[in-house]
Order: sequence, then C-alpha cells, then structure tokens
Amino acid sequence: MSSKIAIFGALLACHAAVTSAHLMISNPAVWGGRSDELENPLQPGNENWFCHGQSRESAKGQVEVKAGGSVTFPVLCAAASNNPGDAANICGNDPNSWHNGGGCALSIAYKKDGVKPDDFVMFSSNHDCPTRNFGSIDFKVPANLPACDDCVCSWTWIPQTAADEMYMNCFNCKVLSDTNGTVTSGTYLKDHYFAVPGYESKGGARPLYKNVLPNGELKIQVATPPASANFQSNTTTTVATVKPSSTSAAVATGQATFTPAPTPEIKSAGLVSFSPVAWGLLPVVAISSLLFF
Ligand SMILES: *[C@@H]1O[C@H](CO)[C@@H](O)[C@H](O)[C@H]1NC(C)=O
Ligand SMILES: *[C@@H]1O[C@H](CO)[C@@H](O)[C@H](O)[C@H]1NC(C)=O
Ligand SMILES: [Cu+2]
Repeated sequence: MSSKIAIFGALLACHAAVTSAHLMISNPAVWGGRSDELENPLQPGNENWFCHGQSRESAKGQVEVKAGGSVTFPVLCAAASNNPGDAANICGNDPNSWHNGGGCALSIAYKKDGVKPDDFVMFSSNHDCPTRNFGSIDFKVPANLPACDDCVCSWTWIPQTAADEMYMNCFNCKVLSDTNGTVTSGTYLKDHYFAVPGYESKGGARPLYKNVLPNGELKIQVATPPASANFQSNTTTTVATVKPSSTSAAVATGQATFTPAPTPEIKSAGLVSFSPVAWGLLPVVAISSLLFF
C-alpha cells in the first residue's frame, strides 16, 4: 500500500516539474548546446520528440568516439551543465533528476543530414545511469564500430522510477576506428524507444535497458567495403583449399592453386590416404587372431 502511494507520489512530482528538472548530457557537441530544455523527457505525442526537437546547427564540434575505447559524459541536471564538478550539490536537492537511476545507451546514425529515428543502431549500454552523485558515465565502444568523419550519435535514458518517459539528446560524433564498413545488423534504437507513439518497446511495460540489453558494448555486425574485402578474399581462398571437396577447390581462383598448402591440409590428406590401408589390415588382424586361437 505504502509503496503504491510512493510510486504515485513520484509520478506526480515528475509531471509537476517537467520544465525544471531531470537529466541531460553535457557537451558542446550536443544538439541544443547546453539549453536547459534538454533535460526534459520526451513528451508522448509531441512532434518534436526526436533528438529533442533540436538540430545540428546549435552544436559546436564533435565528440570523438574511439572504437575499442570508451566515451564519457557527465549525466546531470541542466542547472549543473556548465559546472559538472559541482553537480552533486547542484542536482542533489532535486528529487526528479535522479529517478533512482536507470539505464542509458548510446546509438549512432551513419549519416550527417536527414537523420530519422530508424537510422540509429545502439552500440553501448550502461545499466547504472545516472549515478547518485551525478558523475560521469562511461560507455564502452565496440572494437569494430566503423569509422565515420561526420555522424550523428544519441544518448537515451530510461529512468528507473518515473512516469512512462524517455530522454534523448543527439550530438555530433566522429568515430576513430581501424574498421571501414557498413553496419549490417545490431540492436536498433527503434526497437528500444520507450513511451514514444508509433514505436513498440521491447521488454515489457518498462523496458529498462538492464532488463533487455547487456551492460557495456553492444554487438554489431559490419560489412567491409571492396577495398578491404580484397584482403579478405585472399584469406577466404586459402580456407577453401583446405576443404576436402574438389568442387569447392575448383571455385577458388587460379591464384589459389599456388597458395602453399597449410599444415592442417597435409595432416588431413594423410589420414584419408591411410584409411584404405587400415581397412586392408583388418582381415589380416582377423586372420591372425583366428590363428592365435
Ligand atoms: C579506411 O579508409 C580510410 C580512408 O578512405 C583509409 O585511409 C584507411 O586506410 C582505411 N582503413 C582500412 C583498415 O581499410
Ligand atoms: C590479395 O590479392 C590481390 C589481388 O590478387 C593482391 O593485389 C593483394 O596484394 C593480395 N593481398 C594479400 C594480403 O595477399
Ligand atoms: Cu521525470
């Protein structure tokens, strides 16, 4: 009973303070800059929900995202966005900004202009976000996240205790990576919007990221372009010659014929050629055992 009252109270408090509380990420590259507006939840039914209704023109610079590394942001209330070091004091008195934590995630759209909700693939999740003292949150980045000079990234937050609401800030990002390529599959943000009309959230009534996503870097599949596929096709050819079937070897290019045979092939070929001999020995063994008895 008392817990129901507490939850109801939390919902009321949340709605009452929609224009003066909650959380955002603080970085000049965020669309909307450090506008206080950014800390507000996306409003169901609001046409401006996407990227908080902001555009890239209002952002300065880019956030560098290192594949295999991590990205760190202060996740705090707007009042502390220019003073992250003092966030614990500034945001601490505001019960709405904490929401007992929740889950945050980073996503990326591999385009600069005309970004749409469906373009975002999620690449990192943090199950303990924000922290109680409104410190910086660390997001692990997959090692194969493809390079990008000028992309759009987003931060989303689904609070632990709140009304059905979600937060989203977009920011300009650049990915530094040894991988060039295109994301072919992964976890798409469109399947993890929450309380946004038109998008079915996965994971039940309150799909906190920790209920449906691993903590840390998220797996993505990447197709490499022809330039680097050249290197890969040579590797594939070598593998094809190891297969015992002569038809699959014939598919390989002429170049493959001159590829030195790897050790495993020699071993397996040896086994195959020995086996008829082994079968031939079988009667000998049988006869000798007959003679013995
Ligand atoms: C990726 O593309 C860049 C620019 O086109 C190129 O300089 C770099 O060598 C490529 N890296 C790989 C691993 O193919
Ligand atoms: C792969 O094959 C191409 C074309 O024959 C060749 O130019 C390239 O050097 C090869 N790469 C490797 C790593 O062997
Ligand atoms: Cu709220």
